[in-house]
Amino acid sequence: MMGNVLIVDLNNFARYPTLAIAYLVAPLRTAGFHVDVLSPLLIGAPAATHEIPETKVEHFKRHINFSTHPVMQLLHEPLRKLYQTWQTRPHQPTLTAVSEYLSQHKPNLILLSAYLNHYPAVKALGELAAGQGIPVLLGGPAFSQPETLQAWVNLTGISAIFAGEADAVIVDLANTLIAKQDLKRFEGVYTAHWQTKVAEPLSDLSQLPLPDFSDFPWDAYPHRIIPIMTGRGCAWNVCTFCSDVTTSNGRSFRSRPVEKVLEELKVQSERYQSRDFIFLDLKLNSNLALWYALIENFQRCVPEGRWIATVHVDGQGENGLDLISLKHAKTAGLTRISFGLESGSQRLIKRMGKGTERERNSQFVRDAFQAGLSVRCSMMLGYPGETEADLQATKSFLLEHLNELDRIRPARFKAIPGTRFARLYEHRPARFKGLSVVQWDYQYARAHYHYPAASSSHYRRVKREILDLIHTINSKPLRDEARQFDGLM
Ligand code: B12
Repeated sequence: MMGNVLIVDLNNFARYPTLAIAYLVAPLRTAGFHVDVLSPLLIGAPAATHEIPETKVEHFKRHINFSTHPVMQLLHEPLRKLYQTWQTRPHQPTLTAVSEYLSQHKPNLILLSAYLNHYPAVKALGELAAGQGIPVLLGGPAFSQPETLQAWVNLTGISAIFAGEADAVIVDLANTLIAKQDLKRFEGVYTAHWQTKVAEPLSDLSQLPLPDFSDFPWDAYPHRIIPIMTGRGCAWNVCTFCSDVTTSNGRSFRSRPVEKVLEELKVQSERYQSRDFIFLDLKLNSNLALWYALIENFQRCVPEGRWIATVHVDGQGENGLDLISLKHAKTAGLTRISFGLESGSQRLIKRMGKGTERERNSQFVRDAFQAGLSVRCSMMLGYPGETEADLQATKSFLLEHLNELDRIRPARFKAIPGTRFARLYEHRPARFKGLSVVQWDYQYARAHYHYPAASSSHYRRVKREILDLIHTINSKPLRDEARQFDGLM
């Protein structure tokens, strides 16, 4: 049984093609399916930036978003809900395009890949498909928690949700759905009437096909940047707040064979006529042999190529991030490096389970800068237990590295179901003194919580100073060669 499959790429946020879609298209096409991909970019959705260029307005918006003034603490949840409603509204051109497509074609199956913020869009598309009697299979990174699956499984027109990585089973799943046969033999299938269990992570990544990006509107992207992943999951896997390691693809660390990765770099660069790569690995230095192999071979595979990546700065050793290795990486084309700083307070870093030291982070930033890399970090404000003293430590970290840090992406602490934080909190809430979770929201995998300690005027003053430093850093022009990669991660 083969047939016609429509894949709707709900990712209208990206400035480069969606890797998950390319991993699903490849095996389906090889098996003989006719596959069409509807990409929002093709139908007029803007190629939005992940990180918006810094302006005074952005700075002001950040002050509002991060405000912990007692009045704002009360207003935050209603305002966030309002913003969420606006932000998650279905992208009308995408709905129209699917509707038009269905008036001209009759696919045997629709595949939807969604983040949880796509709920309203998935609902609308499910209803559209139901009207035409076309089965819909839904999947995505956040469909890995049973409670979330339960919150989604009753949507009209969604035949089933697949919980897990579908690369190896997508062909079989599609054939079975099209033939209207029983899906019960598949691990990871959730329907309104029955479910199996979340599929185990793929154990052998050496069988992954070459991602097929041929359906993407390459000319519509501001720059041609090819996404690639050398492994899935994170070798550290301990940070309390991290939900990446709870996703379908992020659970447990697995690495791909070096020669497959190098071959992919070569072939994809030729195929899509670009020498710029973004490594989407959660931590590219999870497997040191692979990290060093990339440094050694990237230029051989992609002459004059450039790449950007995220790494984990480890407290137990240099973990591939010593000055010499970073210099070699720069020579190998590494242009921008990102890491999770989260906080400048040693005490808080420890509570978060980051597995690193403040001083190690400091040394890394200095070395990466000296090696000529554009250094970017993510950061968190409002982690449970954070005090004014912790914020002072963060402030002094930023001041120490004002010149070396190129971009900072701050986030409010998010309590996410399924994370280590959620487990620890449920087990013993007193461990997170001062924090109370009001409600877990499984549909969007988040929580509404109170953390009144963050409303003291001293705490807020230092937080404002930190936001000002972030504004100063983010307003800097980027190092020349890194500009192509601004706003991508
Ligand atoms: C790369 C990335 C991005 C890139 C996307 C680039 C691109 N074009 O692909 C950028 C930077 C643009 C981005 C943006 C955002 N992202 Co993002 N991103 C990621 C990241 C790091 C990797 C995703 C990836 O490529 N994985 C590799 C592929 C192979 O795995 P996969 O997507 O899970 O797909 C597999 C399975 O899920 C399954 N599957 C997927 N789809 C389907 C469909 C069907 C039918 C089936 C059967 C199976 C199936 O099979 C696939 C192959 O194995 C993840 C973290 C993570 N661990 O997943 C976060 C993550 C997906 N992002 C997330 C978020 C929240 C966002 C943003 C909203 C952040 C923000 N506030 O700006 C935006 C919004 C994007 C949007 N669509 O509107 C969340 C999603 C959580 C959620 N609640 O759904 C994640 C999980 C991070 C996190 N822990 O919070 N992101």
